[in-house]
Amino acid sequence: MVEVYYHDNNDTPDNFTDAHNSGVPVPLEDLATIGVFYKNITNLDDLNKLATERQYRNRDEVNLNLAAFNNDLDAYNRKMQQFYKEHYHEDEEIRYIVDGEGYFDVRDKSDRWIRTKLVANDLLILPAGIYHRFTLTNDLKYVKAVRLFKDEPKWEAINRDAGKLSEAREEYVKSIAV
Ligand code: KMT
Ligand code: NI
Repeated sequence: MVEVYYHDNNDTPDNFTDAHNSGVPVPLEDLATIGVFYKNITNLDDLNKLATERQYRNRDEVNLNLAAFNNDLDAYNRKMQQFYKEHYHEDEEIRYIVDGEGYFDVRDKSDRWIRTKLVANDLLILPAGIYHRFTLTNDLKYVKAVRLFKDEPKWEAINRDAGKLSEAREEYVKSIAV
């Protein structure tokens, strides 16, 4: 079952897969106010139903651990750095954890990091335009996830430090304004 809390912001390039739990929990209702939705889905039928309801027509599976890079530590580390770099996508994205575990960090309205720890059967819907990042847990360093797309997989990650805004980002900012 998912765990959600404020990140302690004490991460460095060497320890970002640690839990970084500040001790301050975040209720799922707070996630909903920034357009992030959590569901526990225990079987493929329910996943398929959700995909149909929300008109997701495509999916793929991602296996992430050192073995997936043929034990090439440099290649693995490059991918880990890439996923941990703050970015957004121009489409809503669903992540469903099949096995292993991982952290999705999302920005709250005050730009603070909220960390979600997802394990098997956890599903997270991230709206288009939300700044986020991903990493594996130190304990397992492994995740197997299904990624769901509305149409063609649209994978461009728009990094925050690139400073590129877009309609998706602007719409998102409007959607969470109070
Ligand atoms: C993302 O959007 O950053 C990702 O999809 C990370 C990998 S999914 C387990
Ligand atoms: Ni992403």
